[in-house]
Amino acid sequence: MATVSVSEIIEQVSRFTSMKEEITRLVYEQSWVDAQRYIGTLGAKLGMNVAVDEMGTAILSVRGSSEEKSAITIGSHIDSVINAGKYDGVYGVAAGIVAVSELVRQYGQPRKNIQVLSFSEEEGSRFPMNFSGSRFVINQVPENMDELKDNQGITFSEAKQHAVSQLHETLSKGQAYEVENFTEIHIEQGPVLENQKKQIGIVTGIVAQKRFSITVNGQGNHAGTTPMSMRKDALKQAMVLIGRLEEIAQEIGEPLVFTVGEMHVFPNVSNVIPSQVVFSIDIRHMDMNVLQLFEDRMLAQIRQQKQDRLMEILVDCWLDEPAEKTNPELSALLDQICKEKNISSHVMSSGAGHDTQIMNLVAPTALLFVPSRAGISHSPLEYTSAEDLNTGKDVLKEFIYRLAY
Ligand code: HGY
Ligand code: MN
Ligand code: MN
Repeated sequence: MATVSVSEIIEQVSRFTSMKEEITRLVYEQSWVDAQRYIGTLGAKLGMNVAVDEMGTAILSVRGSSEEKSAITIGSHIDSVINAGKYDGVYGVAAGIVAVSELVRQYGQPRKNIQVLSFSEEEGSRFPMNFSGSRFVINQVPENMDELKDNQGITFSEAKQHAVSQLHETLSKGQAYEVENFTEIHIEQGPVLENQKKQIGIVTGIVAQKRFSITVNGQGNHAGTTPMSMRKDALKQAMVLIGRLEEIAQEIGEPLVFTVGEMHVFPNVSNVIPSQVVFSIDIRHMDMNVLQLFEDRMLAQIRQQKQDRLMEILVDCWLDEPAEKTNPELSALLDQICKEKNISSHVMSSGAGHDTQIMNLVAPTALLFVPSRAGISHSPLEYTSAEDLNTGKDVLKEFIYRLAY
């Protein structure tokens, strides 16, 4: 039977990218199709049953002897942000595949069904919606999903249809099993484990997060002939707003995080006063009330600016995800396994969002981290050593063994 290492899978998937000098694999792009096809083909080579659902999530499963309807479920995502690292999401899929295939090779058929889900999309880096793969598995996708458009005006349904139909040429159509419990292993994407010199993070909670798209509408005009007092400069008003929001975030204080990561200026020409600016806001905190406080102060600031400058400022909140707590019994089992294996561990919360928080809506979940060098992620500098990757896979493997055999 074929064998493969976690690092080999990560290296192979990292080659599927839409940009020459960097890793960018946005959902439903050709690089995404090639990566998901590789995952499905690999699962088949390793003797797993493989299917792809209508969102494009790959389901790699092993039937259990007990013939139950549900499955012990492991998963993460293979889509990426722009100019990404190679480990975010992909590590969880790779570790799940290797752990399960090693278990079957060592112990034969499990008692319970096991499935590894390579979710179609988690990041929200192409369309204004995230977690679409795991939301589909739990049957909770937003109504307007198919009409959502990316920055090129391509709809979610066009992109999905074009990509998933390619996967279904070689991989069979199918659905995930009902989820008995869900486990995700992921790089930490932060500095805590490295600073604490711990090998495994046992994650008890995932932050609440809200994401907005803010549109400032001004009046395009000549940069040279328009007096400053007569301008409706969309970019300047956006800057005033962002500067004030930064002060509000500092006044509320850590661990609130506030990010403006994306900005589009129209018409984006040096001698034209910008008529429109669209920018993103991402805020996170374990306490939803703190996010609400920030949002209330943001809306008050926007009302003030609209009055003062008679300009239109539109707010679209497209993500409003509450904080989630993982299952204490499953975390306790992870803790016990780390102690038995003499692996150092640290109980912590996650500042990053994960598919775990969606699966947590329907089933008990566990989330474990491995260290990120210098805490860097969503960057080509993202790195985790092969040793740490394998320690995580070994803990996950023992964890699945306890649950499924
Ligand atoms: O943005 C996040 O928290 C995750 O990496 N999707
Ligand atoms: Mn991720
Ligand atoms: Mn990410």
